Amino acid sequence: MLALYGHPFSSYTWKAKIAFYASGVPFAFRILDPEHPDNGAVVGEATPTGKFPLLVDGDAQVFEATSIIEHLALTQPDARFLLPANQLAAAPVRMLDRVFDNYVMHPMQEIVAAHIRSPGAPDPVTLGRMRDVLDKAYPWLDRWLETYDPPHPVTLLECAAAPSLFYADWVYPIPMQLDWLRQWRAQLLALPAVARCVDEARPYRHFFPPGAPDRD
Ligand SMILES: N[C@@H](CCC(=O)N[C@@H](CS)C(=O)NCC(=O)O)C(=O)O
Repeated sequence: MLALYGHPFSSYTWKAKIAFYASGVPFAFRILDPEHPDNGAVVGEATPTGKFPLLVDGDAQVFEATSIIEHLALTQPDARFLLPANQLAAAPVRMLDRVFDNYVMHPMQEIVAAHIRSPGAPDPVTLGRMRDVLDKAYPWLDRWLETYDPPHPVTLLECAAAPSLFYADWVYPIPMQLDWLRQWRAQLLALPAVARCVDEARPYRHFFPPGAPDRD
């Protein structure tokens, strides 16, 4: 049995879990919390800095959510759809995965981290810099969506997009005029694999450092 270490409220854990749920590949979820220190120890030993998620598949320890999804696509017949078999078709999926991690997930995480560092008084310089990134990424994605033709309803790209847009919109709402992006975010959240992650994370919303909005 494959084992996935992570937390239900963690955006990068969602990214991996969406791939599992969409493909139906069975796995044991090993939660990282104070009640399960053994799970934390496994992650601490297997990864450079203790970041999660971590996948343990027999002797293989795979970290970095993108690599976990690539591992599933390569090793599990039911998960092949996560990446197009044709490498030329897979390249833009991988490129957009980087776009979501670097220009949506990263600024979102930095904004959250600023709230954790200084509750109630997050560093305005960090907030400003990260909002600048999202101010560029959101309109770019809105334009990109006009011509995006998904090779499958859930690929590596959607696994990256759903959690990053979910939480980014919480910390810095997507502007009303970016219709394509706002609608696509809603469509992603309605995918069964994503909706399951949203529901499993619901009990932890009150922990969201900047404060979770009353929606989604
Ligand atoms: N590049 C990593 C990032 C993972 C990451 O940032 N995980 C967060 C949870 S969403 C984490 O481990 N936070 C705890 C920490 O930084 O110690 C990936 O793609 O998996």
